[in-house]
Amino acid sequence: MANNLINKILDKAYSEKSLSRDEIIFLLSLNNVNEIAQIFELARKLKYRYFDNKVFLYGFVYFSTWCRNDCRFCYYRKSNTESQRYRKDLEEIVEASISLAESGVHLIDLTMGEDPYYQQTQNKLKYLVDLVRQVKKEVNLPIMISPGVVSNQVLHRLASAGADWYACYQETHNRLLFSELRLNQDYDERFFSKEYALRNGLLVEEGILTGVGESMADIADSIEGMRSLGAQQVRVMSFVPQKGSPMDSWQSPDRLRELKIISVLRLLFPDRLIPASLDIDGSQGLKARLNAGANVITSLIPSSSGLAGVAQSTKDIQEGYRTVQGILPILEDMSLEIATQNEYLGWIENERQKLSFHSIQKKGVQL
Ligand code: SAM
Ligand code: MD0
Ligand code: SF4
Repeated sequence: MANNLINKILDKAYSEKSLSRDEIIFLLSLNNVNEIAQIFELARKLKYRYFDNKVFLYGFVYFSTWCRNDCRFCYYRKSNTESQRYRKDLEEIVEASISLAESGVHLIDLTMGEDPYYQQTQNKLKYLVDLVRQVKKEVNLPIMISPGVVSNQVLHRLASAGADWYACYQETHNRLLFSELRLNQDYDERFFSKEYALRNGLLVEEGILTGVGESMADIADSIEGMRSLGAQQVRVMSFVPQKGSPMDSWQSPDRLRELKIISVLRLLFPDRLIPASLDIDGSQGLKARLNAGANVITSLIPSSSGLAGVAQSTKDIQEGYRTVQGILPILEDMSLEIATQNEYLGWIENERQKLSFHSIQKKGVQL
């Protein structure tokens, strides 16, 4: 009986018909390994339909770990006295970015805590904007910025300086849960900043955390939230408990939960980018995420840069496992290939054109 239902839902997904909230909850709730394997298999098929056996690689530069916020799940929340804080200067940031570019990544993700330093004076803000401009100039690669919520004006300036992507994860689309996780932050402000970015030509990454008290229905609602936003990249990360944070004694969720969500994301968004982050289980967790339908490897960090990860601040970094060289054997083993830079550029250019077409349509301009 269940199997008939699974086949019916998977047939729908195969022909790229949208799934209902109940169907999504049903898939996410499956526990039988054979049934879950069927979902993974279809997720891989859909991934191949759009991306063949190619993966994209994102370098990660967490250049300031200072933050004004107090997210309950985060190691870098302002009241955590145990986390290592640093703010890298321009030279170090450029150096790390060049090293990533030379190693073969397709994009540099410039990430920071919501560091109040850059908001102190116009000069400091200009430093932040110039930093993006300088990295872009030196590496000539697409840039993603992950600065948290910033004003529309700052977003514009970062985009003009060369940012192509804005990453900002809602974590959950359940407002109550959001308010419990992202303490004293405004749900709408966070969501609207992404809508604003999209309307102004930036590509957007949306994301959720799993294992933070959300229900299957919440995840289905988040998937709907991602669809309504129209993000080009969609992610899920398993919660990793952090020393010194209020959720330190929580359990990290069973990884099958994240893997199921990755595969359901692929079923719903076959042609979108879906990360397999090295920031949760390091390189050991890569294969399973790619097998569940992910096609972008994120959180590649130069080994001797002194730069940290987020959910896993140190795991696999010094050992060099979170580098392109470090993951090559895994890709080879899976018969996956690194896409060319032109393939990545072509993908994002195509998405940008769709964005400008939609925004012209919305403004009612005659073509
Ligand atoms: N500070 C900015 C912000 O919050 O948007 C940008 C970087 S933030 C450090 C990036 C993301 O890391 C968060 O949105 C969250 O999804 C993820 N993250 C933070 N702490 C985590 C944890 N303990 N486990 C898993 N993911 C975590
Ligand atoms: C990652 N550690 O890709 C990074 C980070 C921010 N845009 C990304 C969470 O997993
Ligand atoms: Fe700050 Fe981002 Fe961590 Fe929240 S998730 S405490 S905004 S660094």
